Amino acid sequence: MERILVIGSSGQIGSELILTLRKMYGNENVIGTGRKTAPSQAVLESGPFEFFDAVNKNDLYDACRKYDINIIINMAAILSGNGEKNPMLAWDVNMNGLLNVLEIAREMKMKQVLVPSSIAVFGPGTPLDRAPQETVLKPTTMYGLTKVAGELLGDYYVKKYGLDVRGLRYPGIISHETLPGGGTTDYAVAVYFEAVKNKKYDCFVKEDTRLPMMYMPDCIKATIDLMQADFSKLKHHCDFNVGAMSFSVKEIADSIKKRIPEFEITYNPDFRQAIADSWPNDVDDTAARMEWGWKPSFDLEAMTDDMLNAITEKHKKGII
Ligand code: AKB
Repeated sequence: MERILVIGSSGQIGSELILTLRKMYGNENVIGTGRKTAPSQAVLESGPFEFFDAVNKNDLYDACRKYDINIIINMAAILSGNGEKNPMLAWDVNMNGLLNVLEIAREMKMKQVLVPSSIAVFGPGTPLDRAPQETVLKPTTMYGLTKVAGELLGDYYVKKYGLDVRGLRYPGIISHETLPGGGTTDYAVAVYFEAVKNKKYDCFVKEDTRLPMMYMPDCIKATIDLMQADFSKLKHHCDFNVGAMSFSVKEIADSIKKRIPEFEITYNPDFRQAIADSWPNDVDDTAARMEWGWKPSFDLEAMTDDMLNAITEKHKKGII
């Protein structure tokens, strides 16, 4: 029986992933955790939740023993933008938290660990078009650096200890339930909320900035598909490129304008422009497609329809 601990279940991906996992494995079998951010009502009301910091190994151990955990999903991370404001915190949360997860999973002989990575592993020297699975990984951010080290560390635990560790390089994730916090790709979420609320958005990267992106339903599907893949068929483990779509800010703005003609966008690039410029436009995800059958469903137009409908409903109800 699966007993899953979702670290970071108050975050953008964790808050939606945990609800899907609870439907699949039973509410009581999927335990949420958070460092500081309170969980959503839906997470709080549907199953167990504990507040602790995974950087504290004893607290993590206690939770794993209390709930008899055999799978850990480590969604906690300080993202690229916030990581540049506080690099030491990014190192602490992203590396020491991960090391605790891997060590406890090894000691408790757990079934599986999921350690997400990101397109932030790329940097100067990575081809900008269709970044290959195997390529130069020289990120310029502390977040990216911890993600490269995390991929290598996960692979090390697979080879050295036979622990089942898996991970995928998330692109920018777009969603309407929980806002992302402190990433470079956050503009691709904010633009939809501002379009509905204020009919205008001042973007912190230039209009021709093009990055790999994915809509949340595809992100949840990719995560669960990878978790369920046959371990013996995986040639890669912690570093799968996963692609879905790639568009410039102007293309998102045009897609919104088709539905909200009065929407206006302005550009005021800040320090995150350099981060965005160091990441590729899109990725080659052949390995994920071949090894575990990855296939995305949403393109930009389908996502824009869905995002604007959901956010408009929330706005009408006064939730945002
Ligand atoms: C960020 O922008 O830092 C994240 C990511 C791409 O991992 N959304």
